[in-house]
Amino acid sequence: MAPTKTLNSLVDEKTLESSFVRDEDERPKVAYNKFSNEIPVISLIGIEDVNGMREEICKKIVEACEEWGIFQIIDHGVDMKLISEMTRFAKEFFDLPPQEKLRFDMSGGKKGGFIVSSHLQGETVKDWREIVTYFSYPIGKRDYSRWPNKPEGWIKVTKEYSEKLMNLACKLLEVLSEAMGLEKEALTKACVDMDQKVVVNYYPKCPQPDLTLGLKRHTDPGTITLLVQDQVGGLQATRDDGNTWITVQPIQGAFIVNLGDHGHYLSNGRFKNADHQAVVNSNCSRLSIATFQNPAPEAKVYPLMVREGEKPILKEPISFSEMYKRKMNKDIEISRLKKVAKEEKQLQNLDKDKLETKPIEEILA
Ligand SMILES: O=C(O)CCC(=O)C(=O)O
Ligand SMILES: [Fe+2]
Repeated sequence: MAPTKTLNSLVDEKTLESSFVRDEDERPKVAYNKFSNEIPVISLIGIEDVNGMREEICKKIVEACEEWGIFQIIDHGVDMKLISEMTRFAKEFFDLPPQEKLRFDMSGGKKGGFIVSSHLQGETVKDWREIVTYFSYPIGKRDYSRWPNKPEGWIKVTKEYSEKLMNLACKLLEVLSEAMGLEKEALTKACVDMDQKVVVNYYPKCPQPDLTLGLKRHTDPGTITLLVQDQVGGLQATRDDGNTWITVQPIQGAFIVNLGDHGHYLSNGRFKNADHQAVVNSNCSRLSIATFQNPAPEAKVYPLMVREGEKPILKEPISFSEMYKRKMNKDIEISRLKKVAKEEKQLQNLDKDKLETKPIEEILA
């Protein structure tokens, strides 16, 4: 599929360009602003207080991971000013004219920058979003030439943001390690040298939001994701395989924490990998910033703790890069099979139409 350069010119169309139109079974089922309070909201005040609040807070986090694989945290210690600066710069970037954004075009496999929909190959329908991706950890591998230098000051703020979020993520991984009965550092150690990728998602207002998604249904591949969103709404989660969906209530300054596939495997399936998607709307644009904490590509993926009565959910240890490759191949295969089934159905309908328009004598002749 040819890359769509930017969404700027498509926003004011009356109808949605066909490359964004999803099959009916993938379209949104619940409104972007019909908020639910089912996802737990947890305050981290007192989390360092080993003889006080820590136990209670950890219990809530663990329960949320077991039930949903997704929860919101408030009082997390990351400066609100830093979050709002990061958000403001991001909005200003996406408001720039196409040629400015395309200076950082990451199509063709470049490590970071701007792109429409996603940089992944094999997608059959596009997501209604523009993104900027920063490969932010390991620090030694950063390529600042792929970090947008407009608006001025954004690079400095992103550096600080990525550092603060790395610390917060490690703190949460300590809680999960302890909950598994392991030493505090067990999960970060299992990541070897932790990778971090910051993805800024911009979802412009959409001419026909009911036909498309901002980001299709998925689980995050890594260990844990910290997501900040504006007040518009659009993040949805399901815990019954897509039958029912809830829209996560936006909370100013909160982080939404998602457990990813790596976290799921390491806990031997005890912690859920959150199944989620983003929907769009025709009233206004939306912004979210996802910070993915991933293991190093060579890190081994295998349960760190198999509890009594359980069997390991993986046959053998594999590397994270192999795990990721298998996930992508599976996604591509599912899309391909879906496409083939759709084409076959269209052909059958075509044959049926032909028969129906023929006079009966011709059909029987
Ligand atoms: O925009 C959102 O709310 C979801 C983003 C997300 O799931 C992702 O970037 O992986
Ligand atoms: Fe995600």
